[in-house]
Amino acid sequence: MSRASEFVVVANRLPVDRIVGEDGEPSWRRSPGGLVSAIAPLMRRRHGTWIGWSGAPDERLEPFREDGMSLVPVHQSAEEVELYYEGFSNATLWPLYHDVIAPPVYDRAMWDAYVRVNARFAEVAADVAGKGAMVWIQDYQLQLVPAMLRRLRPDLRIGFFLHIPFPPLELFWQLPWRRQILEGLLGADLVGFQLPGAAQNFVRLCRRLLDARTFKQDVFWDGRTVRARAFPISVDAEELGRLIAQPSVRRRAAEIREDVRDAKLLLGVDRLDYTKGITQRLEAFGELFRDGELRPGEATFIQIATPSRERVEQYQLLRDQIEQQVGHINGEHGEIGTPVIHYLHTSYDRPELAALFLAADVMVVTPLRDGMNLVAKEYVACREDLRGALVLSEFAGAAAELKRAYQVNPYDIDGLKQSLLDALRDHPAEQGRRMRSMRRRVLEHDVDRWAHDFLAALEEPTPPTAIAREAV
Ligand code: GDG
Repeated sequence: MSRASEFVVVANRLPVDRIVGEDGEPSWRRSPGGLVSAIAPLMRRRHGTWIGWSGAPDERLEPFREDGMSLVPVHQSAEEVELYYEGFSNATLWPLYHDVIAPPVYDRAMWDAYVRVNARFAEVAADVAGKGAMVWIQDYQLQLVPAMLRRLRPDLRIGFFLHIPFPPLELFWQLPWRRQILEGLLGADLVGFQLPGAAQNFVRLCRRLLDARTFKQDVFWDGRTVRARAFPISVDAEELGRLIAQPSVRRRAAEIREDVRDAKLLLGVDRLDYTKGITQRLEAFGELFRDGELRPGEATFIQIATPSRERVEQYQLLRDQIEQQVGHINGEHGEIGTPVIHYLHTSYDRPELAALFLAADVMVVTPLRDGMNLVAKEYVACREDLRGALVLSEFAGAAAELKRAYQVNPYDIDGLKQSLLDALRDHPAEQGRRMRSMRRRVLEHDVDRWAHDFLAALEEPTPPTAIAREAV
């Protein structure tokens, strides 16, 4: 591989999924998911290289081009997928960083695989990046890569962005490999988080755990200044604007409304994940029928739960739990031809999602903890008509920006019920005012601005004043 790329993105997954067409021919299609929606447009514009795993264990692929991007696959064995990806990433780090909603697994074989796979990503990045190139490493699966890559290529400008929350000291302290993770991140020049609070957690941990000197949000480490900053991610508002302008999408939205026979439509769109608060929102909705606040046919809930991490035990348990809950609520409150909840365990294309956003009277986003939550912002970006209402958890990163949403504590079922009713019943003029204010924020702070802000900060030379303070 030649050292040619001036801009390199390193992420666990490549931004494409393999699909098999009707003719039986395999091809690639852009993947769904927060990270890809965010970075794909930028990659095409900067002619960058994306390093990541293809999604198939034990597969060795040559670099290829797709969707306007150069893609460099990194191999993972079936055992590594189990230990590094399903294991350390999704059974250890994911629950630990999301407030230990599920108990994290601490397993030494998983950790060893995490180190091994991170080292492989670092080696490929070191091979691909041109001299002095910018390398942008993504997310919790690759927290050791910044330091590993710096050892191999001290000439690079290295940025890291964490898409999920960064926990407070009291939780992070549990991690048997806490020191290694912090040192791994400190290999970057710039460590980006969704919220300022996460950056503060990180800096505080560096001080307490590593005895590093810090000043505001800078950490002085190994003779360098590492900056920790917040860059709240956002959505591709332009792409969504184009989608909702398509007549086919509008027709589909009208069809969905007809299908629910003009009942008020509440919508949830999430990966099937225990952080998303799906059971809490369904419980609240079901109780509104029990209490007589809603009648079947008056309101209906469409819950799309995109399959996710299906081999991790907690996810299998959650799926069973939700299916049982939906069955119970429909059994108690539904009528023939009028279920109160439509539960769809599948994935849809973007036009279908846009049509659902257009059709929904109330978008219900109630994570127990979420780095940002792009679905909330996508809904707002689609509601050019200033109709519709957003019920949003206080524990989603997006709550810091979408202040005019109907904000809720998802653990408070009574509060959640009241917010659903308020969102359903408020005067359209009030809903319009709220939506206008939220749209201003999302349209001005879209994904281009997020990426631009991060990369501009990464390009900035480390301020000499910060280095001077090191001597203080
Ligand atoms: C992580 C953080 C952070 C969902 N179902 C389908 C589909 N989606 C798309 C949504 C949205 C994305 O996937 C999900 O993004 P979220 O932000 O809601 O959640 P995570 O996947 O947990 O993402 C999160 C994000 O990274 C970015 O930094 O905001 O906090 O947890 O874009 O629309 N897309 C398609 N079909 C589906 O069925 N095409």
